[in-house]
Amino acid sequence: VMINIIGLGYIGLPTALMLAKNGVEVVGTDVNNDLVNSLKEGKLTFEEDGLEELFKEALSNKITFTTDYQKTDMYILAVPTPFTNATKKLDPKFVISAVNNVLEVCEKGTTIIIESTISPGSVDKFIRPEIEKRGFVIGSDVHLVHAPERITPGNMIYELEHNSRTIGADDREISDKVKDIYARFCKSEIVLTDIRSAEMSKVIENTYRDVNIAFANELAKICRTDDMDVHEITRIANKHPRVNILHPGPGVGGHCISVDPWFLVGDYPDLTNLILTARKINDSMPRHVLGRIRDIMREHNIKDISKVGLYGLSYKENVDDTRESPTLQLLERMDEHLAFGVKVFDPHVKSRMVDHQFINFEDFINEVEIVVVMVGHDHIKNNMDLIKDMLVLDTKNICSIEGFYKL
Ligand code: SAJ
Repeated sequence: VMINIIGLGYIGLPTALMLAKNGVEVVGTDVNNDLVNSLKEGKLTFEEDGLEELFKEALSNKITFTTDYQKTDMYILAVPTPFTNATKKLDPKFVISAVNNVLEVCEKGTTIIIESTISPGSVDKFIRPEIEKRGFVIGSDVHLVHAPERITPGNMIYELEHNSRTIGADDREISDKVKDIYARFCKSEIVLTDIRSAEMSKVIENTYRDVNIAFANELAKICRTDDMDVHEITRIANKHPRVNILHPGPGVGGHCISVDPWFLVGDYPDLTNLILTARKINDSMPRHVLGRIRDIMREHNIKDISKVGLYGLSYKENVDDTRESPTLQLLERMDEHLAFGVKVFDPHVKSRMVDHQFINFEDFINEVEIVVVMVGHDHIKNNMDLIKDMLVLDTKNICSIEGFYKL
């Protein structure tokens, strides 16, 4: 079988390489010509532990990269599903255009596997009508599958092989066929279900996490009010066999946890009080961090906001993805408060994204008096000695240095 993977981003590329490594003939397709050329030259387009190694293993098998769609009987769509903040809705335009492009070239009876996260009901609402209005019969001319990914950036390769996988399909014969494909690299349970359940289970996984992070964040605010140590208190509470409180932080970033809950709020507005409140709590954390920065400035009589440096621009540790990052949210809040000039550094973010962004760590810390640790990169854990004598607000609780400020 030859599989054409459409979309070579954070999900499509590791999936394409993993399939090729396991003997599947793969054609990787992306609309971005530069990205395709970079892959053709053997250059990866983002950093991820183990991806270089996987790339080499894949290249020793049959894998090619192109901007064209291929004629075959199986496609995996891993294209972006952008989320418009205004409507809190998912825009399925890239999935729809990919499906249309597949229908131009595919063989009769082809299987289209959608891996992109799509809001519950999207296949019924957007994809099926698009296919049927072109005269294709779903279930014979073309088969639909939704196989959402669960891999987490920073640990993708391991999780591709060890996370359970969900295959949502209309009929058993197709889900068995697709299960065999994923079983080539997935060593964990592969669960077969219908498409709508696959859409819904994916979204509630991330929503579950957002609600639980919000609980930890609310505890941080409560403890702050009475100068208690939320980390010590939750460490103790987590000794309970059925308690597992997550970590408070400076906000919830990323293109997943901060987005997927809105699909449920949007579709079930009268039933999602808890989910909506959790989103609001998490989105309030950058403002909480700003309050803590002001506490420290007041305490040390520092008037100049440009003496504050934010360490970390990505949305979480050891990744270069800055989508919805808490630091970007915090910078927006600061602009609202006319607090310009704050400095930024992230060892993983090479391109200049914001004003006053430093590329060199030492230059960065020499220019500031307060370092706000917004992301728990290994880099800062390995460079603690360079900041140990500074004023530090450790929002991720990764530094165990006496006197460092916490959330
Ligand atoms: N965060 C906290 N406190 C915590 C855990 C996370 O503040 O205790 C923050 C992180 O700093 C980050 C954000 O939440 O800003 C999201 O990070 P994350 O570690 O929760 O996960 P993601 O967004 O990298 O990946 C999630 C994962 N989903 C779940 O853990 C249920 C991953 O398995 C999914 O594949 C991914 O979303 C996705 O693509 O949907």
